[in-house]
Amino acid sequence: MLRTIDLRGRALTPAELLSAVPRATAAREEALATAERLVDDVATRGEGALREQAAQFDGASEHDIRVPREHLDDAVAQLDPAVRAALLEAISRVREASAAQVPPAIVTRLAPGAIVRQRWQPVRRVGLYVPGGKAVYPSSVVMNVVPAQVAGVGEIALASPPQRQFGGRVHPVILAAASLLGIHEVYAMGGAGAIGALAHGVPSIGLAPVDVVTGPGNNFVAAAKRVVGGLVGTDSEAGATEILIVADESADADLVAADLISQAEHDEQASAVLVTTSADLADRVRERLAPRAAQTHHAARVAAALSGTQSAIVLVDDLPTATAFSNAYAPEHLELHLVDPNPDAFVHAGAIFVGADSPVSLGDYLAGSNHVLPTGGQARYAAGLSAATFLRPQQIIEYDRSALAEVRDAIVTLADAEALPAHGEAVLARFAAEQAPQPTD
Ligand code: HSO
Ligand code: ZN
Repeated sequence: MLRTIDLRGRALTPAELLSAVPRATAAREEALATAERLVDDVATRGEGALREQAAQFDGASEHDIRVPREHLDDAVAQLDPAVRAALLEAISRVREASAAQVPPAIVTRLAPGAIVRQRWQPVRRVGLYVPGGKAVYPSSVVMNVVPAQVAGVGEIALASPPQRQFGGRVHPVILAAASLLGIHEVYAMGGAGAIGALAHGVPSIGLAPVDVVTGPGNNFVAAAKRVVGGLVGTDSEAGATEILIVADESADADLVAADLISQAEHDEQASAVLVTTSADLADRVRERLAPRAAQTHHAARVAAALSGTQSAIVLVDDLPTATAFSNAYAPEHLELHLVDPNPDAFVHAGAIFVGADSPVSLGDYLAGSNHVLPTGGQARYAAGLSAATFLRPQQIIEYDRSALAEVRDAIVTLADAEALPAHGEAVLARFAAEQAPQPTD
């Protein structure tokens, strides 16, 4: 089911390591063209386009796009108490960690009277997308909303697809999670059109344009975020889930198998990769995978994900090669099942889970960390959702006259070097009175 790639005895560059396990080939170009068309349609025709797209993709019509407040209240009233308690626990942990991670303002005094400050300024209005296709993710409501609230965002709008089996309403547990978090601006709209609606606004349903759009989604949602990029800010792409496990002979094969399957159940395109120095562990994991994969609820989806070319067991000679592989791959989720794990050596990953008792499922729901993470290798340069996603570092410059005088000549020199003398003159104008004192009566 999971193919083996034997890289032992070969000295490979990071690029060669990376090409050993290709990522799922989602039809990106096609998704981009479709997303552009859907976004443009919503931007020009508004509600009419949204309704047509809902009928076409979600089988919903004549539904309330703006979710009425009673529906939110009903959803909370009808929420299973155990789910409510679990959501509240998740909210409290994600809130605590997110709040502690807000960067402090910084004041730098470069000289007496020469101050550069940096403050973190929240975005005014955001649109958060919660998927509802193959699975519904109330946990993603928590992961989107809490960091935005912690950042101090003023207005939060949430979008999730209308569900045919609920008469075109958003899934009730998603509504309940939103309401528990105090979010009451919710829209039943999905896919690329929803991203377009958040970015451009839809006046007839009272949806004002947002400044930032975040959230995971399918290829079309990811493509739509690219389409509206520039008009609004977006987070990194959280596409089909990836788990990369680096393990040595000490690892528990059954736990490794369980964790690979846990992420494979999201999507046929999910990537599950085990990189190990131990051929014996590889055999044991394979033995445990077969029965687990056969018995699991989403067996067909898991089988598709594990037998895709994006999933594999990779055999390597030593831990440094395993580390180099992981760093080249830059997985969304990295698990370390090692005798002596050193997370500091693994520099590119959306999130790193250390030790057998820190599975990805913990981070998906209750660790306190965020589960909206960069996929597709974007972890090389991008981060998961956090309060920082909704904050902008702004610099505030305040020099007094004598501090400015100290750098006056250097400014004039550089301005002249760039043939922009008016820049220098603007500074010199501050000192004109000193240079040519005006006679006073
Ligand atoms: N593993 C997913 C998040 C998720 N899992 C939501 C369960 N629910 C992407 O990180
Ligand atoms: Zn998950």
